[in-house]
Amino acid sequence: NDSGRRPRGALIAFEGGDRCGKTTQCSKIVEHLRSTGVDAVMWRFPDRSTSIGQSINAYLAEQSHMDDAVIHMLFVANRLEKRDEMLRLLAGGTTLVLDRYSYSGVAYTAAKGVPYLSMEYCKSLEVLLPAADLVVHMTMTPESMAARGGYGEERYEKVEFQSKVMAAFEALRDERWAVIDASGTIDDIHEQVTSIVEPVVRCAHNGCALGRLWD
Ligand code: NYM
Repeated sequence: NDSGRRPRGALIAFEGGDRCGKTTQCSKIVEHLRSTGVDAVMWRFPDRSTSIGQSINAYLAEQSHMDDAVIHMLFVANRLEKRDEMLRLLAGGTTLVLDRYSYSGVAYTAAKGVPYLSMEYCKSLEVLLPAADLVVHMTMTPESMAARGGYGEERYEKVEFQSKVMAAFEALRDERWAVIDASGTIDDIHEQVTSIVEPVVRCAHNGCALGRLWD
């Protein structure tokens, strides 16, 4: 990096169905990156701490009901309200590890099969946001996710719906996605994640450009 600017951070999103271990792997990779001197932080979407996030939380906990288009736009707005901070951190050299991002937004709503909330329409609402440099897609069968602790507590945690979410994620894949079998041990998965993430962080530090969704 000879431009005199600080090298930017990488934007890395973990995606997958509910209870597949994303949060555990996000924490572990952030801890690992920090131990090697990389400035990294973990964020979760939805960010339930904002007022929009609290409405989303009530919806997910089935304490409120909302029109499918409205809840979809709240998820989008919950990313947009973090956009400036996200861009500022990346430009300042911080790597952001996201536990879900726009890809979940598109996949979960498209999986509902509401005709006017098509995948193309959902994608169009995300275009103001940066694309992840890497999407780590953690996959396992909906049946094995259902066998994990806590499953079924929130809206969407149903085997049939999760199969549709999985199919929607598959339709979104491109060359920036890495697919990881989430049924292995925490340490094995972490080792695979590390080998995929490290080169992407180096690429960002070396100045490769941040993209826009879905260019
Ligand atoms: N979800 C998450 C959406 O439906 N749209 C989105 O844009 C995002 C970011 O919220 N079932 C869904 C997926 C999950 C839930 O759960 C968030 P968790 O366990 O906090 O990742």
